Amino acid sequence: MESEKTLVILKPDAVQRGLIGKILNRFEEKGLKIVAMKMIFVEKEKAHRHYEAHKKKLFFNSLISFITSGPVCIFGIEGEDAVDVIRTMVGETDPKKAQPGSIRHDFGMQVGRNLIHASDSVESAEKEINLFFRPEEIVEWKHNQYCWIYE
Ligand code: IDP
Ligand code: MG
Repeated sequence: MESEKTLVILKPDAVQRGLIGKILNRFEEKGLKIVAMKMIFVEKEKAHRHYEAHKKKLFFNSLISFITSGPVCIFGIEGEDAVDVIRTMVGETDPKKAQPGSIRHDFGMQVGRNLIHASDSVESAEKEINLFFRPEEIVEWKHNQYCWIYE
């Protein structure tokens, strides 16, 4: 089994709307394994590094001020093809275009309030996990239900 780790951020809108548990529950029920978690305020400098690819975009400043506007919850999540599996569960960037059943569709209305970030490749997942977690914050543990989720 090819196991991957990915980074998920529940953005300030998800926290303020009391959706942490509901969203996290989807990942747990799917059979994914939470290997790191914390609540933080994202510092401006870290927000810039995290969203570096978008620095030329018109929405960059509002994106930075939004992600730093309140506490976020950050998770390291592991599983088979976890990066793609979670991107699918998250849905398209614009909640209005996201598929029903996806997190952004089910809870969101606008692209600037799309509730959640998830790494888009194994490479960016590794970078993002290192940006937000120290190595000792990643917890290696055995999923008790492993053999009932994977054959
Ligand atoms: P992603 O989060 O689905 O990977 P990206 O294109 O990487 O989407 O954009 C990062 C974040 O920037 C989005 O999640 C969204 O919060 C914000 N964003 C992207 N496009 C727009 C836009 O057109 N207007 C406002 N915010 C945007
Ligand atoms: Mg992205």
